[in-house]
Amino acid sequence: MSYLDTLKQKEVTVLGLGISGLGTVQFLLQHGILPKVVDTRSVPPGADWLAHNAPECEAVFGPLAEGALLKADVIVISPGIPLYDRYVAEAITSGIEVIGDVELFARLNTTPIVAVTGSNGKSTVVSLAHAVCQAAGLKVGLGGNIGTSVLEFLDQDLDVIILELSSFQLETTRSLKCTSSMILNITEDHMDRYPDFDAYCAAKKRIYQQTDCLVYNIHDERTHHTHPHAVSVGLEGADYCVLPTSQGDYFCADGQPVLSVEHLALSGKHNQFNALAVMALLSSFKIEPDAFKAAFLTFTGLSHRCQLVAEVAGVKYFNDSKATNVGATVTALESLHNDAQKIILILGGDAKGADVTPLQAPILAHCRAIYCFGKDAALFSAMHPQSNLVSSLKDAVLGASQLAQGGDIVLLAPACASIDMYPNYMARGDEFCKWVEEL
Ligand code: UMA
Ligand code: ADP
Repeated sequence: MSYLDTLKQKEVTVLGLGISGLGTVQFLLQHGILPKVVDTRSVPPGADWLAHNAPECEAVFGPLAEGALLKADVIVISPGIPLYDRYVAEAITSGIEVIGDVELFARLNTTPIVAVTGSNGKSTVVSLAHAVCQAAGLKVGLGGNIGTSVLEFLDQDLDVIILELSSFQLETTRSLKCTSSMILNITEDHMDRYPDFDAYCAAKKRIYQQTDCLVYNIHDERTHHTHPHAVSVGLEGADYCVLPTSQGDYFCADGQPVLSVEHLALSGKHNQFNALAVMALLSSFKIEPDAFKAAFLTFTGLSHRCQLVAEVAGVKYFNDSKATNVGATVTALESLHNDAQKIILILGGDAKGADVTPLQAPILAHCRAIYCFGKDAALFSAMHPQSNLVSSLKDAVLGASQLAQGGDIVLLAPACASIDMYPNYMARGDEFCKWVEEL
């Protein structure tokens, strides 16, 4: 009996009706399973779809009543809800199985998987890997934390599926078999969800549970793990690294030059690392160097990641709104600065309980001034002698533009989530671009 047949005989509750919850409901309905849908929001994102397309589904929206989840046999939980949530914990204690949509997918999937997690660079790496697979003529799917439900791939004929997985998704995943998987790096993030940093690292390490090839960052010990087929990535001294040749720097595999670094359109050392990660992750697929070259040349990066917005009066404005944690902002400062240029950094928002002190040294070393805004602005405001507390992004952009000298960089890299002031990081980045365009 297939797992789907087993599920047909069970009471399935989908908890959370966002992107992953809606994807789960749609998949279950397509396969003849009628789930109950629960969401603590009074109007969750998928409410409209459900009302119009599946009114036969029992839906309970709004604050949970006592015992609301206890009638289920299986709960498919959204990644945004922690397992320690009171009602979820109660369900687990009473023996109800709680899984995520990725776990449900993993139990049914037969297509090769390449999976990527990490604190920073996930979306860039999976998107570049997707572009390489396309250039190689493979039928490839791309999904997960990047914004689509993974379950949609189960009904598609694909050669490979590239998954971006968050620590939230990995918490509830145990059956995922990967051809290759990687933790890119681990720095503090989501400390408002985890009891400590070790718990966050442990969630990420679950990506290595069943992988044929384990890819790790040689310079980040927290990504290391014993495995018979472990492959290291790093700018120097790794299986996949950058080496000088008579024709300039090359991306190399096991000491052999594969492709000139000049073929990578993305800028910054962190993106050279990301390119090496893609090469290592796809090593089992025997893709020709020409396909890597074609994709590396044409992939110019995702919006809101260290993106040059405009140059006004000799000052360059960069939008790195996706720098939603301290590690990403440190990377942006280190990759954008040079001795001739000073950075005016705009940061702040919801710091998610992070230790922000790793920002102190790079801010002092590379910034002419900082502008701090949002809920946790005060955490950063003592980090530079030229520090300005402002109440809006508009004031930050205007202030920075007046202070900047020719050749400077104005950088939005907030080190924080945007949810205290914006629906998401895209809205924050778009607003930054708008104010820059009005200068
Ligand atoms: N929520 C409630 N009550 C509920 C259900 C959810 O209040 O009953 C809240 C959650 O606390 C959360 C928000 O609603 O703040 C969204 O949660 P969700 O689980 O419904 O989210 P989805 O729309 O299903 O999106 C999820 C991922 N969201 C999270 O992990 C918070 C998306 O990653 C992912 O793209 C999508 O599944 C498809 O896989 C977003 C994200 O912010 C981009 N991820 C974090 C990150 O990248 O740092 C991990
Ligand atoms: P994620 O999906 O993990 O959030 P993104 O590719 O969206 O990763 O990038 C998020 C932020 O991290 C951006 O600010 C980007 O410039 C930065 N970044 C990208 N790659 C790396 C890397 N390898 N190491 C550190 N920071 C990175």
